[in-house]
Amino acid sequence: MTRPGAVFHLDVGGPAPGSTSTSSAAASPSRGASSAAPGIVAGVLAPHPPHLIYAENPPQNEPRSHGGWDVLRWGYESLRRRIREEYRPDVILVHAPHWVTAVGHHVNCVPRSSGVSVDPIFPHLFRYRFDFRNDVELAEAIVEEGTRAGLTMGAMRHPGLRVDYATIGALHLVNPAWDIPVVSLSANNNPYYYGDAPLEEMEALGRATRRAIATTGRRAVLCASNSLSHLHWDVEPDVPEDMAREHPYNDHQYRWDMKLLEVVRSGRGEALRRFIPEHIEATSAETKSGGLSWMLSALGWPDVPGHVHAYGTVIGTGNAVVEWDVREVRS
Ligand code: 2X7
Ligand code: FE2
Repeated sequence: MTRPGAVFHLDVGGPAPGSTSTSSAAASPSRGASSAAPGIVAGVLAPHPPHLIYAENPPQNEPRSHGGWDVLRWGYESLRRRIREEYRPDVILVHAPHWVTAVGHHVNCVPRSSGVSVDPIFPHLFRYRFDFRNDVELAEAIVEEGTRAGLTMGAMRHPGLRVDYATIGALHLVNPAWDIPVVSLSANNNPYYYGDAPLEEMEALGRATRRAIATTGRRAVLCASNSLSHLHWDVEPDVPEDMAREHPYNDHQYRWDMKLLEVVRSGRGEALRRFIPEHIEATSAETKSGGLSWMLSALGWPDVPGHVHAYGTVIGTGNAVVEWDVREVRS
């Protein structure tokens, strides 16, 4: 399954792999190069279906395809340009629903993560060789701030962790060059064990994340790695990228996704905060694992319209690529 010579590591000029920096400038390689103001500059909804990466045929992924899901991928292309040209962050943070931790919210505190990420449901689509740098100082600050806020937190220090496909998928899709350090957080409120996701706790984690970013002086983009409506097919076409078979699971799921995106586009932060649980209840949305609430709470539930780069379905699930530019409203 592995291909020789297919490990990708880009030297982003930060601390040597294996070292733990104590200075924020050293831990944040691109900061020195940018005179841009620190703080959270943007939040994004960055769904991770492995199909999108399979369809793109990047060199890191072993399976080959002949495309598919083009509109969602074009949406990601325009988001990537915004991140590179407008936001120029020191760090990209991601909360992923498939890194499930039963006790506490875990943060990856390993200086460098590398290995092969395999989707357990779609191993024929996603076998991705990853090699990236984590911003350990910020990761540790989140653990500290979360603990101070009364949350159960864990600093994940096992270098052999096979990073899940929702973390890798979102990070690849927003920044396929992997040249910006990362902070990745687990999903503690396991939606597959508990009926109702405790979103208040995710909001507390969001506020703790915001404080940690302020203390460490980072310029950050936050990603909620989530699909929207989440009912899906259980039979795959012979050719997975056969787009004649791709459409919303049903009209109910589609309409509720559109209702959510209307609220997103209206720029009413508090209305969105109240609507997310309703949307989860109606569509079994993947946002029940809390990533979207974490991210928007870190942004302060801003009265800023979310810019929808794209919406499309993957095996019937709803997926939207959305950007919130909060440079004007952040404190
Ligand atoms: O994890 C996923 C997902 N969230 C949506 C669609 C297809 C596969 O995997
Ligand atoms: Fe998922």
